[in-house]
Amino acid sequence: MRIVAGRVIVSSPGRNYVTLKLETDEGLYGLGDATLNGRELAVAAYLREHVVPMLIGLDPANIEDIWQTLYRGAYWRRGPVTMTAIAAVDVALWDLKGKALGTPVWNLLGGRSRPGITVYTHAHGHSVGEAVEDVERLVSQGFGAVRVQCAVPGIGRMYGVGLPRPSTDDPTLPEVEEDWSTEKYLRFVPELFDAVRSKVGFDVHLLHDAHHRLTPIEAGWLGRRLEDHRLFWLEDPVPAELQESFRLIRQHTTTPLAVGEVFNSVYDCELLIREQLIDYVRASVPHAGGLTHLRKLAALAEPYHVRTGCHGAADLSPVSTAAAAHFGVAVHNAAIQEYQDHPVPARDVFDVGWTVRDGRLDPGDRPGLGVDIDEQAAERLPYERSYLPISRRVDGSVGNY
Ligand code: EZ4
Ligand code: CO
Repeated sequence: MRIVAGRVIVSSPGRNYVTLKLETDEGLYGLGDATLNGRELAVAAYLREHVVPMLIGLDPANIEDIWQTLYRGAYWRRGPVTMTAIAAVDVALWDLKGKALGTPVWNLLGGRSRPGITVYTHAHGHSVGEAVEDVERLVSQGFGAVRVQCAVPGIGRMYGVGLPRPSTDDPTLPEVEEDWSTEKYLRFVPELFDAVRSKVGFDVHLLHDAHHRLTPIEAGWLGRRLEDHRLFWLEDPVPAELQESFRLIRQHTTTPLAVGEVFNSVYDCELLIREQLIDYVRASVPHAGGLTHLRKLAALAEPYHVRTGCHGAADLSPVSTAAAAHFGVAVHNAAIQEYQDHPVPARDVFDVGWTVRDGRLDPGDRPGLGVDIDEQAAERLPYERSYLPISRRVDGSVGNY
């Protein structure tokens, strides 16, 4: 079998998704997600202009060799754009291999370690009462793990509380701005979890995302203050560009720590893993080099008692949810998977074989990834320019989004 074409499909069924379709001379094709939120066309161009021409004529069976060719052959290593493009190719090749052999990808990865991977989903509110109600709603739907975010009194527009995403076709419009006050946030979050725990008890896993906003010592304080609430994890307390910074957080709290949705290779977390500075690594299939690379990252993490809790917000396409499902049921140290419903119109573009039931994501038994794309439906929903918000602190300076 030979690769004869690689088509990059950019579509916006409620938000932008970039999908790579690798076609072969035998009529089989494979799909990979190439979506990098807010920078979608950079990956699309990297694929179209630089990667796809290198793939034409290659045997899609040789996944490892193609991965190494794209990684080492480019000379310029790592980086989110490059690694997302490589991931899209890699996942499309696993999909193809499964289809060629008539077996699901989980079977190629060593079979099932579990029937489905536990997922956590997102609760949010504009008040503590609303947040508590949202958690109760999701628990009643069968979710056993819920991330809780809530608007903080005194902070205007902020991350994670369900405000509409910025989206515009007019490139002259500024990006949406959000506000940030660490002081107000740190005063409020313990109150939030006091209220949620007292209402929902300890039978549901609760998670929280600090979204890179704290310093290590602030994170240590928050983790310690939340210890009795037994969070499943505190996510992204600080950005992990400086991996050593987690030593300081670890000295101060036993609240489990998760980081890494922006990681794109094992080199982003090698110290975090070796020194056991985190409990969960959040690197994902589409942003960390595909199934081929994420499996190696998980293999490094396994002897250090670090497990995966992969990023899976709705900006990762339904193709990535499929990849996460296959990875999650096959890989033994996969602990949990983030899951957020995709926008409703995405159902018209993507046909999926995975299901979420009783709080678990099951990849199903279709050959390959078990997902398909309706290209005509995708074409009817063209790309819309969109950015992630910019976060400004009370003194007016730019903070971490
Ligand atoms: O901000 O997916 O845990 N989930 C998250 C997400 C990320 C977005 C970035 O594209 O932090 O909401
Ligand atoms: Co996050």
